[in-house]
Amino acid sequence: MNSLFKLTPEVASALETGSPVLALESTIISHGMPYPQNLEFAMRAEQMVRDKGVVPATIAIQNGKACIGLSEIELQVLAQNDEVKKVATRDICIALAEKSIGATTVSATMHLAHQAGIRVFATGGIGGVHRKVEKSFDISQDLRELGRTPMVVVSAGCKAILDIPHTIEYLETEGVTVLGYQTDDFPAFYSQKSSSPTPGRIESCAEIAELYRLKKIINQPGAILIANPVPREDEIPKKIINTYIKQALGECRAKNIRGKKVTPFLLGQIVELTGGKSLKANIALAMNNIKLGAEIALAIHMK
Ligand code: PSU
Ligand code: MN
Repeated sequence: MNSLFKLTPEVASALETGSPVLALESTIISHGMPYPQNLEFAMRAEQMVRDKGVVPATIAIQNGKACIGLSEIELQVLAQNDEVKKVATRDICIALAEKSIGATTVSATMHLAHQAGIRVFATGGIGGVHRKVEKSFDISQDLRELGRTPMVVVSAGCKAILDIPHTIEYLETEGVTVLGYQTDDFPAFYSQKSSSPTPGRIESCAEIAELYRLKKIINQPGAILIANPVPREDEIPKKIINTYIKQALGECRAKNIRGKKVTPFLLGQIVELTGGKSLKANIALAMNNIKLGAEIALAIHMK
């Protein structure tokens, strides 16, 4: 590994011995959730992964290094410091050069995790095609990274604040292998169903591990995206969340918020409008994805 990477001893030894490792992103901590719930979530997520016998590698940028695995103090900084930058793939080199503290999005986390030799990554929801794309042309880099980086990525579909049918179409254009986990309906982040069908469906971690093995042998680029619905007891019904989403989108337009600020703004507004209910759902679905991610990492390890 080149000197721009800094691995924790736990991650370094797991990668050396070929033990299962699960990558986790840090933008969800710094820009996706408020403090202190974000820190509690990050610590609880790492612990759950360890309890399953998998090494967690939360990824971020600090002091000119791509950090693969973070200490508790580093997690605290990401959770509390307002100066933390949101770093997508195109911003990685800038954050390294500036030696700024950068929280990695899905795209940047995938890029760095793959470079480090990690095969599985779990997050809350991927970025995608924004609503009213014909006006904004706002399409997340996450979709392009998913199209070129061969990892297994677990997410609860894509955020309901996005245009889900267009996001599914764009995933096809990028050649991403998209599979609903035990569902035919593409999940809508806060709710189990979006009413858009998933391009494919899969039932077990063993089958995911087999697909990953085959994809690797034929050297097919791009990710296997596992769309894992939020647990039923934690979901917010589509009708209810949609009214809040519309309100948040209206506010976003009125304030003329654009670019990389859009997603964090909308998530924050929805937390406020739902009186914290969306945060609870967000944490539950992310934990559920991380659990599945750890199980997939173990299944790939068994192959
Ligand atoms: N999912 C969440 N919270 C988040 C994000 C996803 O529950 O904060 C972040 C991810 O890091 C994702 C990013 O990669 O939002 C997408 O941002 P954009 O739409 O600017 O590409
Ligand atoms: Mn964008």
